[in-house]
Amino acid sequence: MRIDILTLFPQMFQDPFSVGILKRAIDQKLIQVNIHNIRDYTHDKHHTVDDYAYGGGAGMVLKPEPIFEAVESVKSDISLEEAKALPIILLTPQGRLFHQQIAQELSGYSHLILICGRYEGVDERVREHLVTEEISIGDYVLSGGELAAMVVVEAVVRLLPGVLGSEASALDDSHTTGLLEYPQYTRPDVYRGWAVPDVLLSGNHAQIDKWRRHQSILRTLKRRPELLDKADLSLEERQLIVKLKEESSS
Ligand code: 6GU
Repeated sequence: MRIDILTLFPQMFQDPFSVGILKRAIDQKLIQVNIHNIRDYTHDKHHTVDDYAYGGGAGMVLKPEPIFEAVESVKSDISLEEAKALPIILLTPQGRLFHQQIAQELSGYSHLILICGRYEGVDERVREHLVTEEISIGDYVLSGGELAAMVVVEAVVRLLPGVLGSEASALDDSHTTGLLEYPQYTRPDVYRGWAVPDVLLSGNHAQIDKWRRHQSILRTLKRRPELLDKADLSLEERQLIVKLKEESSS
């Protein structure tokens, strides 16, 4: 997958892409990440990227020209056919709320463009005539889309084949199964008097799987009950949830 990121702060991307999973994916050539400074696509002496809002008001607005030209420069590398299918994503608090299903959807593309907006605003013509999709990572305010772009990249890249050590680890994740993950323990088996649940030391894998599934359901019910509506659950498990809800309300 090729990922082109348009930003006013290219330095922000240096460290996150030079460690861990993202570094490994780049080293193994599973992804190619290009960071473009929007300022490099200006033509005036002062490299102006923003300007006052028509109609007045506080805050500057990102000008359309450098953003259009940066995207066109990326597109000039690829075929017309590839360019037509290419998602051009604006990171903005006004966008569609990002979640695992969107990450999965985006992981199916061979190329993405991410445009990091500034909180104050982007000229509306960028939205109307350039961008194909707008994404927000949550209902809170960030000064720019950079951290949001990193969140999207990290969530998408770890879904690509070969990126994680074992394919199974992504399948078990919270939000992939629709349930939160079960509690995990490692050595020592007793720490400060707190013991690891016996079942995990039993070596009985059927029992362990059953315990973990039960814990996932309990944890989801307690912390994120709304997730259970969409989770993939057996009839027995649905009945268990009804029972647990009755117990907690009585
Ligand atoms: Cl994508 N951008 C900004 N500026 N703020 C946000 C966001 C994005 N998602 C949540 N808050």
